[in-house]
Amino acid sequence: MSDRPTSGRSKSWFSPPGLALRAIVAGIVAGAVGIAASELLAGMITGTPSLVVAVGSFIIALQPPGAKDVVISVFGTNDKTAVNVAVVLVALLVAAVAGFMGHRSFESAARLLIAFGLVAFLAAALQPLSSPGLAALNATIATAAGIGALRILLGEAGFMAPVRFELPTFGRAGGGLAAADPAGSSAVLAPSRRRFLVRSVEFAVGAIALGVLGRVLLDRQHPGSAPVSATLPAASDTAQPLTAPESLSAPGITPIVISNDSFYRIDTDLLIPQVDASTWQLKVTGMVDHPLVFTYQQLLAMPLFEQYVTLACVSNEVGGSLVGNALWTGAHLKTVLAQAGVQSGASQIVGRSVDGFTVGFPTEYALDPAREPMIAVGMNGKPLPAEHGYPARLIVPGLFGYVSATKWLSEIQLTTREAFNGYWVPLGWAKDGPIVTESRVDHPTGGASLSAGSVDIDGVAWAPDRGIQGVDVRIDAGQWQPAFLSRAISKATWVQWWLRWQATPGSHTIEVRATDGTGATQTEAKHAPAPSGATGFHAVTVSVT
Ligand SMILES: Nc1nc2c(c(=O)[nH]1)N[C@H]1C(S)=C(S)[C@@H](COP(=O)(O)O)O[C@H]1N2
Ligand SMILES: [Mo]
Repeated sequence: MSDRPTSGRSKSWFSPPGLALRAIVAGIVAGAVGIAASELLAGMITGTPSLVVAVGSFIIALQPPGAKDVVISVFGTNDKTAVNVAVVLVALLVAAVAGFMGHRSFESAARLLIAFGLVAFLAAALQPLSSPGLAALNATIATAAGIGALRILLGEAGFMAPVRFELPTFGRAGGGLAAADPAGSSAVLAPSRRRFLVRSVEFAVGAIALGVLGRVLLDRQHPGSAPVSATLPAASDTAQPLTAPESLSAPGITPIVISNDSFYRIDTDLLIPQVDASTWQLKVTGMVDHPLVFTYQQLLAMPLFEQYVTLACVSNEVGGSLVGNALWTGAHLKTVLAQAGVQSGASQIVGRSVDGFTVGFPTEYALDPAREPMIAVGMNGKPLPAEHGYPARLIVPGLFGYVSATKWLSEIQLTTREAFNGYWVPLGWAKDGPIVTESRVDHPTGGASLSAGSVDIDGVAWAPDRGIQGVDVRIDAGQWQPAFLSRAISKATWVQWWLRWQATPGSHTIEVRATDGTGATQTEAKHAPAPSGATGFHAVTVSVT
């Protein structure tokens, strides 16, 4: 290190720790340049995978069995941002290591970045919807951009000969900056703290701006809505319009039908899959006498029916919002299965998605005359929004989404129960996923301050497709009081419940419990969502003055 320029003011900067820091900064900035190049390319050229998304999806797919809580938190919409951020941070960490290595050997730094680029390429190429060619193009350009930036910055940092784009024909190869450098280096090609900092800031700001631009363009390629051209044919078998007793109005009560925009969204995708309905196909395969293939038009030409079904997520916490009720339009799954001719012994129906996601549920459950599983193409009278599975998804009344409600459905495969496990089963979730009986207090909300006197307590309760028989409410662990219920649309849907309470001053805890159509009351025993759905009573505490 003795050949490094030193001076009083830059002592720490040129001390070994200072040099290492400079190299690490160079690495991080170079990493940002590489990531930005990848995001920009993905945003500008449709079909080019974002390497950040690819690595994130790969990590989601790799969730080791037992990492249930991590998996649950990865589910939520906000946590998708967290996955992106985590991938970027890990990439920057690798780049920091590369930078540190570069302060001794640029070759080894470049090799590390190439290795990382290769990992990102493999992750991208493994994505079900990706084009390996575009994945390779993106990984190559991103890696080259990162290595190029690192080379320039290491040059500015004085570890290597600086890269000069303006050739020294004007006799000022070092540029004016070097001469004016407060660090006081006199050699023309000497490292300059200021030039290094200026270049680093330029690269970092440019990378952030272009990376964000790339991501904005990328998100625009993946809207949550259905394509504008999509239309939903009228169903031949329509649901009865809702009547007043089926849809109560009370302060803060959850509407009986959740709009498409407000409906919860859960899937493993960091970007909403965009399916071209004109080339999309739905295959019926496996243990059937006649394998079938439907185009979107053929599916729409089937007799369509409407039904309200409440869909719930196994990850929903007690009192959580990962549940909703909608009017679904679709073809009868039973009709499609009858056309295909299900062979005896085909004990499981597997749903496969264009995104690689899979579910599995018993054939017997789907064929039970008590329920109408469907291949849904419409949601609340509109074509399925892209984020809810356009062009088609499965809806199986009574089952949690993770074992049934395949969005962006591409294949229905008949097999045995033993032969296959759906996506979440090896990750520690139950193979059977009947929706657990649950009830929720929506009004008043926990922590609310109320005035003494008459207070409306209300919420929803669901047990698809056993139906809800009764809902009880208790205050401060007192006597259970039966609540008033909305008239159930069907056993497959939730009900609203309501009770008027004479609130007295003090802090009070409101609890709710539901009894399903079989007469079974939900258990008070608290259980986390994994592996079969959360249990326990929802309780909210309010203060009354
Ligand atoms: N292709 C695909 N379909 C999927 C999932 C997924 O990750 N990928 N998640 C399932 C889960 S866990 C649930 S709860 C429901 C949620 O459907 P929604 O997003 O329309 O509310 O979709 C199911 N279908
Ligand atoms: Mo779910």
